[in-house]
Amino acid sequence: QAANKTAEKSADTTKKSKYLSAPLISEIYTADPSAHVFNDKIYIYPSHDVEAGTPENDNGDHFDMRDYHILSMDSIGGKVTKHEVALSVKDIPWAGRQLWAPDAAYKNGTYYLYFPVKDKQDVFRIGVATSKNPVGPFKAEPEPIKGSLSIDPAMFTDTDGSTYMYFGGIWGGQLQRWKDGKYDANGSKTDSQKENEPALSAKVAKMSGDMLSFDGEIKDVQILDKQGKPLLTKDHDRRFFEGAWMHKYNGKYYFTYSTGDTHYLAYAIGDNPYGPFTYQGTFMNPVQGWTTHHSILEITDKWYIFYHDTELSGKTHLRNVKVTELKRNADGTIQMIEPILN
Ligand code: FUB
Repeated sequence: QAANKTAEKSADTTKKSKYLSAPLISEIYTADPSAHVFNDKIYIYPSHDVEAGTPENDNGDHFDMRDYHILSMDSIGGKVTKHEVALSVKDIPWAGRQLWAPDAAYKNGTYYLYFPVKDKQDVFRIGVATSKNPVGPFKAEPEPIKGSLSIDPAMFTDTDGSTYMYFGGIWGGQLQRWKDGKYDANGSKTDSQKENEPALSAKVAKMSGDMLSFDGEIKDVQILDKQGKPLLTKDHDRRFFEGAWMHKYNGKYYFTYSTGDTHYLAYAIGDNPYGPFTYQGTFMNPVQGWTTHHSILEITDKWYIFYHDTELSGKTHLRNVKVTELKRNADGTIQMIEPILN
């Protein structure tokens, strides 16, 4: 069933569509936008998609990115500036290939860029690089974050000043290949393959005071249905796949994520950064292109979602970032976003 849905979605990319919003820039391909406000300015930390000529497969080898460029703007709808190279794979001592979706955080005068990249053994790890400037250049630490694994770091700083990293992704993100702290290179290419058991969870770890390591253990981000039961592996329309994000609204913690092979953005609400989180529903229908990846940010009393699609290229590995308003109902539930208008 999953394979059929994947095929249908790929076919979608050839259709001509009308879109809810326009690409933020067209000079380079950008994806996986993690947006933040630092010093009253909006900064977007995206992947930089390139045509590397690597054949497409379920591992995502065609996402063969080599560097990052940060985008900035003074306001939504304002001029978007693309900054110079912030970090290159060649300047990360332990890196092998595939610089995937990054995020950033700020503390005590330093900006921290968190990035997933495969190490020289082809295992995804998460690294950190620092700069005094939000757009870099960033200097990578000599080793990946101890205990880090998989992809898609998303940084959340709570109102008490504590910062957390949410991370993980199945299939090409390799989360399913980790068991008891060990990586199995011959493990499943997709998920746990235990259809009737709880789905694999995203991970969350509190950052240490210096923002360079995890403070304590890595925990599972549990997503429960409204009866308190975990979502199952076979529940492809609702279970976590990749692209985690966290935001806080009216004292509640909103864990948002991509369902991957079914292409939705979904959300679950909890009472603290560790959860458990109760599944609420989907809030964005599939975009053009296979991947869905987003961030959510409050800017002067309005909420926005940053996301990507393939409007400029029609190719799933050459994406462009976009932004649109995110609206809620009076009870805090998120209104559905329809990214394709026809
Ligand atoms: O950009 C490479 C990967 O595609 C990201 O890490 C995933 O979230 C998906 O968007």
